[in-house]
Amino acid sequence: MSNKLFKHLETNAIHAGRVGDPSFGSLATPIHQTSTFVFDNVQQGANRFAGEEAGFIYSRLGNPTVMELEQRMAALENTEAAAAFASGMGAVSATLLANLKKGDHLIASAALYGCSFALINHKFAELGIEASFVDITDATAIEAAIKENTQLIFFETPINPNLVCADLNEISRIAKRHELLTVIDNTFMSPVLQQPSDYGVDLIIHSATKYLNGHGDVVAGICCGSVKQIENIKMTTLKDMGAVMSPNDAWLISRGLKTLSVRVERHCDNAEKVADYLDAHAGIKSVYYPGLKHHPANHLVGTQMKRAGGVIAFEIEGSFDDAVRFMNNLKMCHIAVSLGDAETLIQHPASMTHSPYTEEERAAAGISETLIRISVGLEHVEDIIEDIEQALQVLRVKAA
Ligand code: LCS
Repeated sequence: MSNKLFKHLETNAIHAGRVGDPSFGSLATPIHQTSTFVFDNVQQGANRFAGEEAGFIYSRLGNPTVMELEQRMAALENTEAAAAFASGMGAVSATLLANLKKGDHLIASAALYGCSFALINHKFAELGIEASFVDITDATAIEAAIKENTQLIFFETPINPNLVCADLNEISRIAKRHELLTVIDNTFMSPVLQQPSDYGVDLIIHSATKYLNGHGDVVAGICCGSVKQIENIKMTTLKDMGAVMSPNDAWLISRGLKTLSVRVERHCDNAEKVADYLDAHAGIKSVYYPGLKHHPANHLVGTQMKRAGGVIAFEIEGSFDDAVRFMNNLKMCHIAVSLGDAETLIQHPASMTHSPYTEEERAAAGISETLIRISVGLEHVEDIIEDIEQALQVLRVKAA
């Protein structure tokens, strides 16, 4: 059962799962900045530990401010429950490890956020958890990778950093046929643009650091799914490995969610214009943005994904040094990793977010060495384009 309260996501992003303030009636839910909760007596403490009485015990096991965010996110992703984590990687590692053990096999997209790839390719291998990395757009390759001990499929769409998109219908169909769990990282879309539960995806992860919070001042993660799945994660990898979200961070993210839909729509408006500008520019070699007609997943925009999101990848004409010079020439756009913030952020995946890959692994994953990734912010789009234009102009002046 979903805890969704209203028909529209915009309303749920503001009201769903509200804990509120029964003591004083404040509009904003208080930050329950406490490590522990006082029991009336020993029996009450014992009953809570035994699960015989509802109530909070200790903030690693649950906290009202964190619970509000979990309930709200479950409503937005149309799932029964959610678990909040100290980071997106906390969510990825805990969700995968709660569902995998030594001797198991998983199928993962070859292209993933760099640390998710490192976790699976390096740490899981050491733990005896085997992985096959596949082109997640290739149904035949996914089917061919399935083995007797395969437990789950883990992927992103659009993929960080190259904006390749997977077909959720297709992946879900394969997973259901082979009774595999599906785990998606929905960070690039946010629930405003893509709700994977509509396609039967089991577990939906976000780096809440990005669009959900939206203001570049928190590192956090979340996983949404069924009560059974979320309880399993909470009672194993969350409780015992302990990457829990702080009440203060949960409060900031719940505040961020209130403006999520308006922010995401503006990110899309701006990104569409920046993508068109880059696509038409003689100094730009290629642009990867699902909203462009020539993108292979353009047909998924308007169906699986409401709009194409705020992140664009591109390559400029010229050498790698030219690409570096272009980025160093920017005056307003910041050179920084992360995405989904009010500020436009630009970075070079091969040397930054995707440096955990070797050069060969990046080539196999379709992540080019000259790719530049831009997270289009909420500034006026003309100022963003003007900054890019002047940085490209400097290159041209130097070349002349
Ligand atoms: N999943 C995706 C798709 C991400 O982009 C990131 C971080 C994570 C998970 C991990 O989340 P975190 O632990 O950082 O909250 N992506 C970053 C990026 O592209 N630039 O800097 C971090």
